[in-house]
Amino acid sequence: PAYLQEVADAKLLDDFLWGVASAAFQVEGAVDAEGKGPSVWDLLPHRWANSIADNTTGDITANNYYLYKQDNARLKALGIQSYSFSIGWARIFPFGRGPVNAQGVTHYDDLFANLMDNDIKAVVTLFHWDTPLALFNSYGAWTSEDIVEDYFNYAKYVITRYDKYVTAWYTFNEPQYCNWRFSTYPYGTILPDYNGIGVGGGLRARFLCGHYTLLAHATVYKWYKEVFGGTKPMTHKTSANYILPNSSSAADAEAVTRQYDFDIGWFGGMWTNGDYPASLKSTLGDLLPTLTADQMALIKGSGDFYALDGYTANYAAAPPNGIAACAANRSDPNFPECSITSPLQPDGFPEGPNADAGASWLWSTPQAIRPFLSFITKDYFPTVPSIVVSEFGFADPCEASFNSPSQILWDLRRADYIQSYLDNILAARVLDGVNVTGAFAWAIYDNYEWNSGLGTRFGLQYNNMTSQERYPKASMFQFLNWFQTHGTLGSGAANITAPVGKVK
Ligand code: GBH
Repeated sequence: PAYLQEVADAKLLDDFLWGVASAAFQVEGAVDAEGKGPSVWDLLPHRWANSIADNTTGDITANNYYLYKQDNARLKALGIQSYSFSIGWARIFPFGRGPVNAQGVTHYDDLFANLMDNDIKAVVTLFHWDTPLALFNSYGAWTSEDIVEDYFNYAKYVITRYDKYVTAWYTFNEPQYCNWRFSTYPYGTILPDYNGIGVGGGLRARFLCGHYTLLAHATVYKWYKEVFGGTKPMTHKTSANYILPNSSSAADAEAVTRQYDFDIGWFGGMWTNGDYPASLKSTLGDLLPTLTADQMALIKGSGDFYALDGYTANYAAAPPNGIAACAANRSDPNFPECSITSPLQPDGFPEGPNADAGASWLWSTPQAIRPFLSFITKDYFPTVPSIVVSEFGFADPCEASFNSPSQILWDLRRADYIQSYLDNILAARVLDGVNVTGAFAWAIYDNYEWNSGLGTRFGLQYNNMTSQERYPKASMFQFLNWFQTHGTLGSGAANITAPVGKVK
């Protein structure tokens, strides 16, 4: 059809920001090197039996702390324009606060300088889940308001030192997972009951840590713009997926709306009056901390663009006992969302029999990003000026059982996902008028996939975790080919076939 031809012929904006992404804990390794303090994620695989699917640790993972120069050389040679990565808080402040670790700072000095030497833009996340362990022992980390000031001090240090190298800042990765990815939940059974919220913390911990995370974000944003005088765009990254109602019933439509309020609305006060969504307030009651007028004013406007980590799509259904009954009962299994989500498989998409073997939450539904970009920027938050897909990616089910490059490099499902996803981003811009200004594929290469360990691979490059050799997969070439067609490759693209195995 003509509209497909229109997309096929279209170009991205000249300044479209694109590249590959990682996070400190998932790629750096060097877990206790050069003065780094422990983080919650260093501890977890060692101290909580069976918390990691394959019982691996992140102690070494892709060893990027030592191999960053060859990794950057490889990015340049592939023609990748930008690299989105995070800074390890406990490398800079080993105790989360207090003395600065000079060796950790030197490492990031060198990393930034090397990225600039390679003409790769740095897109930086200040915090991607690796909370300094000392902040638990001090005050229970994210369930205490003390974390706001410590995060602020850390952020000020990093921003002051590195702002000149950075193209865009993210304060937080996916704040809605604060209670189990960066706070009390994983430690419920092995760390004490901090702040009287009960072991593991439950819902109280979830909305307390969300509260302090949101305030920490807004505090840094305000300082960056008004005191530091920062000019780079700053926001936080939101994890959310497109949702369709499970049926045409009014109840399922309401389940969709409620799910969006929790996924998008909870941390979206920067696009509204700063407050939490009404559905959260009425459902959660005193489980949700109250925002004061001053805090709402701080949160309102605390973002320059919307950053979406959007991987897949879901259906939502109302619970069997109805939304009202669920919302009125804190022990209901579906409380507080009172929406039951399940993965969406679009009709006719060549996904095969079922969901991805390595990540049960993730189905290949790249078509969903097109309506989702419109939904967020036109329907849910009409005040959003522009949107970047800060992460998208796919764990190819075939890869879990392979461990040789000759098999694993043919990641055709991921390649198909990447191509279709990018086509749909472009369609959102060209056909729907969405101001989508960037896209980052997760991940730079295979790495430590949190509770799934080293066995679940999201990389556009294969990484052999023993030899630490990297190889671009078919999906990487698909990704680069797409940008060659619709955008501009980075300056080093001439050597596109060179970076196989070890780059000296
Ligand atoms: C991203 O989150 C993360 O930012 C990144 O670090 C990660 O490597 C990447 O996804 C790939 O997973 O365990 O079944 O209960 C995406 C949002 C939120 C998706 C947590 C998986 C866990 C589902 N993620 N969710 S499950």
